[in-house]
Amino acid sequence: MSVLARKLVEHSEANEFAIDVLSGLTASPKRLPPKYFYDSVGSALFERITELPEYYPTRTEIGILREHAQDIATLVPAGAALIEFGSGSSTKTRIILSASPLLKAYVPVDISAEFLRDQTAALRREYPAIALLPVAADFSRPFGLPPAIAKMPRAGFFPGSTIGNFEPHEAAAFLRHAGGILGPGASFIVGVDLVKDAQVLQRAYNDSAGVTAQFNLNLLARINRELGGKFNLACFEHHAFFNRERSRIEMHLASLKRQRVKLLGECIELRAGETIHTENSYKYSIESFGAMARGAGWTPTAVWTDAESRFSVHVLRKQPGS
Ligand code: SAH
Ligand code: AVI
Repeated sequence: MSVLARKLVEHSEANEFAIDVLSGLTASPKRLPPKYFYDSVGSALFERITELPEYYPTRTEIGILREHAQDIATLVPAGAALIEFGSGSSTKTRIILSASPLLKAYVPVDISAEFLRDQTAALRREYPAIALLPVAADFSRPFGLPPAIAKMPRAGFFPGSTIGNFEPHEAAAFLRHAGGILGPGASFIVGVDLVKDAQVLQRAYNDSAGVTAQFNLNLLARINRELGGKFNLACFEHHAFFNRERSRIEMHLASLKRQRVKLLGECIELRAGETIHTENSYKYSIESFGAMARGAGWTPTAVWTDAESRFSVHVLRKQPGS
């Protein structure tokens, strides 16, 4: 690590993004945390992904939520606050907000601060009777909740299979952490993508319009924008494949040639073909996810899926005393 990079890390003069990028790109194998996909550009690209014909998870989960909107409404106690982890455009949440007239507050939690602000403004116009209390934060860390919900019962919502972007041990730790936030007796609705035919999975992450490639490459563009990096995006290629042994889609950025890239006084060296591992998207079975939830202090009480068993929506109830 260069003197400048070491100084930045030691004296915390750099923001967390700079520290994570430098440590990930100087590690072997190279990696970058997927939470950094989501600046305003990345959030907008993710919205385009959700509309792609190959990307089945979003429309499949929306179908399941619409079918079970009334069941979900019964899980939300009168006067409750709905806390959503990784709310994005809150498209799926609108199904719950519209079906639950007794809901008092909605707390969307998202790391993409500007996108969150814009989405909340739109929601405020649509749901004037619900208190909208956005929190811009990393949901995998402790964060403060709005004081206004201190005395309200809580229900949790974590759609999109965003839980699949954690390593399984991190997913279990997150479920436990969410249990602490939601409190005793709370219900937690979690969307989880299911293991399926590898071709269907691979197509979903290698769309013909190249939007997923743009989403992946935006990570390097963001490093250039925010950290003054000198990555030439034309020298990298999007790779996504299903790793059956680990039950996960892996996304990488592959270097098309031997290259050296300047970043924060550091010189990042890449071999031809070397990859930067940018995301895992774990695919579970209904049983394997249920077992993980039990181990993390939750009782699975219902699970809904679509006719082709592509996607699952789990209802978890906080185990007493856990
Ligand atoms: N819930 C939406 C969006 C899913 S995309 C849906 O189901 O379509 C994942 C969302 O989680 C993005 O909005 C992203 O900004 C957010 N996100 C990812 N990692 C995060 C983290 N560590 N903390 C908070 N938000 C995060
Ligand atoms: C948000 N997350 C669950 C998406 C996924 O499918 O893992 C992110 C994504 N990456 C590529 N396409 C979509």
